[in-house]
Amino acid sequence: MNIRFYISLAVLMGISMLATATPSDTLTVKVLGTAEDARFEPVVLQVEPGDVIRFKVIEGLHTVTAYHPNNRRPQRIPDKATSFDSGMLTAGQTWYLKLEEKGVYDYFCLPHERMGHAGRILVGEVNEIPNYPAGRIPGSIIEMLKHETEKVFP
Ligand SMILES: [Cu+2]
Repeated sequence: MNIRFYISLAVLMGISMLATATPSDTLTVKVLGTAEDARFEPVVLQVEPGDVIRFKVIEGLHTVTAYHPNNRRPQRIPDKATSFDSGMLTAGQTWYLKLEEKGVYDYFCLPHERMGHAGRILVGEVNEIPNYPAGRIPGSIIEMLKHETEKVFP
């Protein structure tokens, strides 16, 4: 092993330490807006299996609802994953979601789905976005999720 190896190892360790330094910040999704401006921030979030995600409602009335037949939508979460639905959340409320299965989870907000209020969580290392069914989900949402994912993982 040469000195170059040790330097790159040190750099890698430094990066991973930075990445774990602020777990509470990286696992929060803010829920914002009241109508056309309704949105999740960030739209696309990457976490590790078993991480807990905190949805913090800043304004408006929203839900955090999995694209899953249990919620009368096509399934856009991993096969082994459990469907979720926060129910109605109001400003100031916080809702927690723990995801154990690796893969891609698409979710939406019931009151604002038609206005494009949706998000995506990547759990673990995701090399490819699955070709999930779209059904009657607004095309604008499918496009928005694709676009936002490409922004984060070009
Ligand atoms: Cu909403």
